[in-house]
Amino acid sequence: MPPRSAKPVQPIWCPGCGDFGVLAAVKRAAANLKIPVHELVLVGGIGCSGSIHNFLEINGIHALHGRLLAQAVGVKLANPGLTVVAAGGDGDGYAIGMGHFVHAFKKNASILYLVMNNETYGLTKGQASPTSQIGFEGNVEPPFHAVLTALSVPAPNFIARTFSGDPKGMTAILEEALRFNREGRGFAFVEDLSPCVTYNDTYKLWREKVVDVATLPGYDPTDRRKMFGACLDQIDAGRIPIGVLHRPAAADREGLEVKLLGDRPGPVRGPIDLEANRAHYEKLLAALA
Ligand SMILES: Cc1ncc(C[n+]2csc(CCOP(=O)(O)OP(=O)(O)O)c2C)c(N)n1
Ligand code: SF4
Ligand SMILES: [Mg+2]
Repeated sequence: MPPRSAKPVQPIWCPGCGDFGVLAAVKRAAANLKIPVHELVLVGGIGCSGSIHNFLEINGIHALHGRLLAQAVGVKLANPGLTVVAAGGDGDGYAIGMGHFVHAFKKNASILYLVMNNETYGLTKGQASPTSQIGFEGNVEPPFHAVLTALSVPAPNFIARTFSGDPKGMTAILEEALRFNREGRGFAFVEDLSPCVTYNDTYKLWREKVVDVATLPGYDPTDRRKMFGACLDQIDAGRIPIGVLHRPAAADREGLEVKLLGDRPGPVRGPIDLEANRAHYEKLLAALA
C-alpha cells in the first residue's frame, strides 16, 4: 500500500468560492464536538462542492454523481458508531440525485446531508441547475426550493439553511446537526448558500436577501406547518429564509439505524468468520432448498 500523505491536498477551488466557508465550518464544528477523526466519514458528490472530501484528512468516499446519499446511509447502517456526512452540490442532489434526496427524509438515517447550493453546475462551467433563477444561462424554469420539499415530508428530521457569508452561524448550525445525528435522532439536512464566484457570483445579492427565520414573529421550528408557510411567504416576497427551519420537539432516537439495529453495533463490528455464522448460513440454505 502506498504511504498515506501527512496532509490532505490543498483545495483547488477558485479564490473566494463559498465552499471554503463550508470546509472551515465543517472542521470547526467537528473539532468543537471533539469527534475523533477516525470516527468521522465524508461521502462526497460529484462537482466542485463534492471535492471537499479531498481536503479533509478523514475517511470517505467520492461517490457516483447523485448517489452519495445511498452510500452514506449504507455506511451508517454498517457501522452506526460513525458520524457520517454526505456533501455535494445542488446539481448533484436536486437533479440526478433527486429521487434519493426525497427518500432520505423518509428513511431518516442519522446522517448529515450538506448541500452547497450555488444555483449552477460549477464544475462543468456554469450551466443552469434546478435552483437557477429564471434568466440565468437562458433558464426559463422557476427555481426549485429544497427547503420547502424538506419541510413537506412529515418525518422527525433536522432542517436548516446557512450562508457562506455567515461562517459563525453556519458552524453553530452544523454543530447542532451533527449532535442530532450523534444522538441517533435521525436525518439532518443543511443547505448552505455557497456562491460560485466564477459563474454565478451571488454574494452581494444573497447578503441583501437573507432573513434569519429566528427573527420572524411567532418563530417555532417545532411546528413544520408554520415553518413551511413562513418560508413560502419569505420566498414569495423575494427573500431567502435561513436558520433552523425544523427541529423536532421530542428528543427521541428515531434514526433508521436505531430502528433496525437497536443498540447493536452494526454488521462491520460483528463476527464475520464462517464458524460464527454457520447456523445462519445453514438456516438460509435450508430455506432456499
Ligand atoms: C452521470 C454523470 N452525469 C453528468 C456528469 C457531469 N457533471 C459533473 S459535475 C456535474 C454537476 C455539478 O453541479 P453541482 O452538483 O451543483 O456541483 P458544483 O460544481 O456546482 O459544486 C455534472 C452534471 C457526471 N460527472 N456524471
Ligand atoms: S467554479 Fe464556482 S463552485 Fe467551482 S470552485 Fe470555482 S467558484 Fe467554486
Ligand atoms: Mg452547484
